[in-house]
Amino acid sequence: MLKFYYNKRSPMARRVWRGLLEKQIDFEPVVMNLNGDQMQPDYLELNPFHHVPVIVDNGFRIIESLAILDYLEAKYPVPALLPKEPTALAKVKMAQLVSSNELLPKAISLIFEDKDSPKYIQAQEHINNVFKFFTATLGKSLYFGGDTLSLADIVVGTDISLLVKSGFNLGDYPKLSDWYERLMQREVWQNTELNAEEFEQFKRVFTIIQRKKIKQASKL
Ligand SMILES: N[C@@H](CCC(=O)N[C@@H](CS)C(=O)NCC(=O)O)C(=O)O
Repeated sequence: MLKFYYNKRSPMARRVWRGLLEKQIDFEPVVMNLNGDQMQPDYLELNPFHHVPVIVDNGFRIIESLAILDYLEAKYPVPALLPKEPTALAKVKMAQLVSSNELLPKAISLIFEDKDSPKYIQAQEHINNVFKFFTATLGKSLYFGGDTLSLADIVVGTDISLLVKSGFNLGDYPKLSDWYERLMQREVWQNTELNAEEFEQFKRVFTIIQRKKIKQASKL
């Protein structure tokens, strides 16, 4: 059976977890505590960058959440989470990549930086641009790829939920706000969303891992 190495608090792992559940794929969960277990030699063989998520399917190991989602789509095509029509597919891929490359790094600044700091203010401006882009990409559709759920909704929804949990109000973006509510009504999302305490744990663990990375980099 497919093995899924994850931690519920990790947004990258939650992307894949939601993909597995939405596609109703059977899997064996392997919970990583990220308290050093990700640095053990056995795990480093699976992922030399000591990250979750990882999946191992019939002995084939895959890292990187977006690559895993694409693999799951190709291997388990029903229900389809990628549209075939070229413009719809392009919208899905753009939204996934904008979320990963433009939204997520700035979301981290918004969650962790002081509200008056230049980094926070710059992040807020950038995120407003991202939200305008998402609104335009959604257009009149219910989801990013059309009227059914896609991989973009899984990725963007999981990333945006970090901001919503930390108090960001989507009220200035009504289409995005309606889309987010639609997602959060799904059973899979209700079963996988972090509660307030788990979100605080995520912030604590994230801070510890970042400090370790800075310490290691300063030794180089
Ligand atoms: N680009 C990777 C990033 C994965 C990642 O950053 N995972 C974090 C949790 S969200 C992690 O495992 N951190 C543990 C560590 O760095 O030691 C992906 O999309 O899968």
